Amino acid sequence: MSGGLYSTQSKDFDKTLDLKKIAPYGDTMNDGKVQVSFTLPVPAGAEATEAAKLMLKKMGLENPQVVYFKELTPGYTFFNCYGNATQSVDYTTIYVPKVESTVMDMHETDLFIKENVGRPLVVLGASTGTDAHTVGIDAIMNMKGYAGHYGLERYEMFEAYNLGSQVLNEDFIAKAIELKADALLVSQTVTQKDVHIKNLVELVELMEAEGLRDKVILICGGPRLSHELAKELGYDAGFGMNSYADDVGSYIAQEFARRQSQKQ
Ligand code: B12
Repeated sequence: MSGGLYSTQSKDFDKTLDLKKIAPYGDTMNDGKVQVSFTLPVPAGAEATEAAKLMLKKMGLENPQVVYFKELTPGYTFFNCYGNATQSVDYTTIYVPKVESTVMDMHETDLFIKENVGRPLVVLGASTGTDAHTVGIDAIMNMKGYAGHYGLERYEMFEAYNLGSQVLNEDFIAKAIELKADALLVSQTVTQKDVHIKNLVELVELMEAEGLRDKVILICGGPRLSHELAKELGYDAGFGMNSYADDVGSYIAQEFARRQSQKQ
């Protein structure tokens, strides 16, 4: 680890770090420096820049500075700004629910499934509803993997099917029944107007109606999803940005084994 909380420098040289009152770090501890970008629906010019600074002040930022602006299209100006946040956060009281499993690599997960389950697990993934983004689910499933992490298709003990994007919940369920899926992986990228919430909830309701919900491990993922939100929506687990096949593969293996041992 280098930098921030764990750096030797902050421990040995900077005595002003207070985890009960952390503030954004610019170039000195507690300076509160932040960068904010936004667009105002006015033409570029001195009045627009002043409006941007007033906006920053109203956001509670001191020392507001516009460091870049450009009229994107007539009547709309984009700004990059700096300012100093005046608030702080108590880091010591933060609790974030997370998926509880031990992350294993591909070989360890394959071995775990062989020893604890004894057969390959069927995993079905898709970007569902109207969502056309496939890169997220591909990152988790594709044979070649993503960022140095092999996808589930490469695992010996996962029988993985990636249905692609814009898969209707009804079709996803039909395929899950046909393939006798053990785990379903849903990817959602578009969150405008909470379309992901409606779509994710609809899947749970349809699965309940089919009597399927308790028979599979139901997982969702995407850049704006969290484990906490996933649980709220009726999923077993949720994975956000910077998650990889190792994380979800380990979870499926351990959760399946746990459920199997409970049945015995
Ligand atoms: C590439 C891209 C596209 C491509 C998609 C190509 C493809 N085949 O996927 C195209 C051009 C088609 C596209 C279209 C649109 N896009 Co687009 N797109 C992007 C972009 C630039 C990158 C997304 C991406 O590929 N990320 C890389 C992957 C690897 O990251 P990821 O998805 O987060 O996945 C990781 C994790 O989230 C997690 N994960 C993801 N899914 C799952 C699932 C499971 C089960 C698990 C365990 C984990 C997991 O693991 C992955 C690896 O770590 C983003 C902006 C950005 N920079 O992020 C916008 C963005 C996602 N798009 C956006 C929008 C609005 C659209 C459109 C609606 C635009 C339009 N008006 O037409 C359309 C979508 C239409 C539709 N019906 O869906 C918005 C979404 C805003 C929002 N929050 O709703 C973004 C954020 C751009 C923006 N800033 O406005 N887009």
